[in-house]
Amino acid sequence: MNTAARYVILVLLIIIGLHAILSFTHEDYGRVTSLSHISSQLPWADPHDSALFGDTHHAANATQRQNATLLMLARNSDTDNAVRSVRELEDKFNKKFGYPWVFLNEEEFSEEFKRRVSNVISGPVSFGQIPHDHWYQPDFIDEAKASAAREQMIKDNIIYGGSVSYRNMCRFNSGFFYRHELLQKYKWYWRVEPDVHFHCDIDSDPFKFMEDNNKIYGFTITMYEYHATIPTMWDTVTRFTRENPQYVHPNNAMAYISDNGGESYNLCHFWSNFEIASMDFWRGEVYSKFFDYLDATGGFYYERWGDAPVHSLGVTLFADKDQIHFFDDIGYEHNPYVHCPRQSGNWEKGKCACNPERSFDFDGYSCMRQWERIW
Ligand SMILES: Nc1nc2c(ncn2[C@@H]2O[C@H](COP(=O)(O)OP(=O)(O)OP(=O)(O)O)[C@@H](O)[C@H]2O)c(=O)[nH]1
Ligand SMILES: [Mg+2]
Repeated sequence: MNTAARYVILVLLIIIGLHAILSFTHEDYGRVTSLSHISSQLPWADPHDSALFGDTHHAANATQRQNATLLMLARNSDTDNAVRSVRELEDKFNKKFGYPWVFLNEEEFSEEFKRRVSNVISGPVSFGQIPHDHWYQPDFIDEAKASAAREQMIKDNIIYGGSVSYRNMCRFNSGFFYRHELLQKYKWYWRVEPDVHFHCDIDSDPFKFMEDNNKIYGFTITMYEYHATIPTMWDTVTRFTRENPQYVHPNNAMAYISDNGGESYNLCHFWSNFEIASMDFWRGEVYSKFFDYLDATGGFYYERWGDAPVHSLGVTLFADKDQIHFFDDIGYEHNPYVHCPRQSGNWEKGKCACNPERSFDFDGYSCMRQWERIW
């Protein structure tokens, strides 16, 4: 090797050495010179993706990160509660992982909402407006019949019985959210609502658990639905499965949703304000046909069908029951109920602040017994 070549190699080694030392000792230097940062600055890079593949805050988990997003549907009037939920999940989980957030609303998000929420998020965040036809009551609904049903539900004191916007929300969450353009690139979502609480540290990645264990739907709380909100749902579902028997999974979870082999629905469902699930399942042929069939009956408006029983019946009938996962280790609260970890060691491991004795799992209104009897 001639002298010039030796000098070049020596200079290169010095530069690499200095870079390594600076990256190690100066976090900011490491971040701005990382390959992921440099690639995010290229003209064709998506700015929302800039933290997706490993800024230094989340570096330890970045290579393992799944194709997933945290998802919240909210109104501008939910700002305070939305910020509190986001901050809690960031503290307990996401600051270690850096998953992106997506917020959806049928109206444009206010500057205030965006500013306040972005302030408590460490990774990428995007705000989307829901297309008109994914949200509002469709034209095929007979409004006279729908409003008569609402009047009757108000008289019968049924919760949200008189609300059209609640019905829009339930239908959107049942069959539309996963079609939103901002969600197209993701497989997994974790549904988060304003004003919920996370009581334990979440140190291992639930998305990775889902992926590695071939799961498609994860829940923390299960309970009974109000029959008055879904009087004809089971008949509709039964008609669908009779017409499409090939869709029913041979290893389904029928014993959880019915006490008599499918003759009637026992009203058990997964409480869908918490969900960690695969959008691929909702986007697939079986669930798409199922949702369209339900929707065509108008039950979302003539009754008050919730997204929780719709998702639950879809997943329990058309998926393998082994693909449904109970996240005992995630301490979760949505007023008025708390799931507090109870299986051995989970409460201690997560340093949970909740009282395990108050866990909804032990409540008479919980469907945990029905869930456990299918195993
Ligand atoms: N953008 C938008 N979001 C809504 C609307 N109604 C409800 N949501 C959201 O939809 C989710 C469910 O609504 P909630 O009002 O919490 O319904 P719920 O959980 O059945 O009832 P609560 O016990 O009141 O919490 C939450 O994330 C709300 O922020 C609406 O009209 N517009
Ligand atoms: Mg709620």
